Amino acid sequence: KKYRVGVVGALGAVGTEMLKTLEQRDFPIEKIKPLDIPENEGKMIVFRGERVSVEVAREGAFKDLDIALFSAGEAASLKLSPVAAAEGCIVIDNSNAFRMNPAVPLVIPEVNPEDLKWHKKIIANPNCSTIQMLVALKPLHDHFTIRRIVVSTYQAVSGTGIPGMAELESQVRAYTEGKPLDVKVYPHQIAFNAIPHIDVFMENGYSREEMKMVNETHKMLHDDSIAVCPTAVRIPVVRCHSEAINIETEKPISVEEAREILEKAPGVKVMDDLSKNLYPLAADLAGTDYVYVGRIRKDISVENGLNMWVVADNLRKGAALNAVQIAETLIKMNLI
Ligand code: 11C
Repeated sequence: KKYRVGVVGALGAVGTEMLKTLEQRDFPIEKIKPLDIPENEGKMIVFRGERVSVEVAREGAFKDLDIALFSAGEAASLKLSPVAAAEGCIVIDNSNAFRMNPAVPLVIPEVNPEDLKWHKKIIANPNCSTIQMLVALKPLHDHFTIRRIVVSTYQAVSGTGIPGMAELESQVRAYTEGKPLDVKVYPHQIAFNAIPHIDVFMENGYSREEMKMVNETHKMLHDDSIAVCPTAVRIPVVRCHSEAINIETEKPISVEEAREILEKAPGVKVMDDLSKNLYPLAADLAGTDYVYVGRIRKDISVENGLNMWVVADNLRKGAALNAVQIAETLIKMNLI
């Protein structure tokens, strides 16, 4: 069977990657429909060698679709996802709009595919920093039972879409030319800087990005008692988020066992050889589909603890790829 697939936000950073991912993975497509804001109506994309015209994402646009992948921001999702679902289309939504809605499954196929069984047409795609953390941690959780996670992120500017990438580039150029930097997208200069501020700050002093990592972890691992302590930082990298992750486990955990488990884990590649200075690097991994784990070492400050360095492409596994894998899993599980 082939499916009629829409991509909402088709011209954005994630939307573009969604179209590319559908193409590369040979997703069974009868028809592709790129949707975007009215200003982009009529612009052309190329899909599998054919030019396709962008249409406006609005009521009525979903009637001839089976699946819609949304990545057009929270406001558009809140407005149009229920419309699309009512028009008979399954929505896989990449925004924050429905992630913590108890009636909406939040899914990483390697972590909690069984939650797809109770979908009611809208499925939420998690935040990129949570996705790569849990793909690496779920297999360890299954064996050793994680009690606490302390994580610091080093996040790429493409998390803020095309404007974030453009701002870094323009600031680097201005800096090297000795000109004043234009600061618009982030609260401070991002070139040659590290900003401990992603998304808005909440009342508890954490940023919303940090609280997404706490809340989404609890929802997908079905356990609110796991302690999660995040610090999210934006750094001047274009693509791939990196994370320094520390876990404390209930059962004793060794580096050897953890490495063996991670080497067999779905979606994970271990890249860890200190004799060759080998560990995952954002600069090498743009455009890749795995979650890469390196610097696996014992936490020497507690009894049962482990540290690791985890890198993944935030636009691929952190967004577009995970959304496409949700669609593939729905097909495999006969849920569409
Ligand atoms: C960032 N994680 O890197 C964000 C981007 O909730 O889907 C994705 C925001 C979201 O800035």
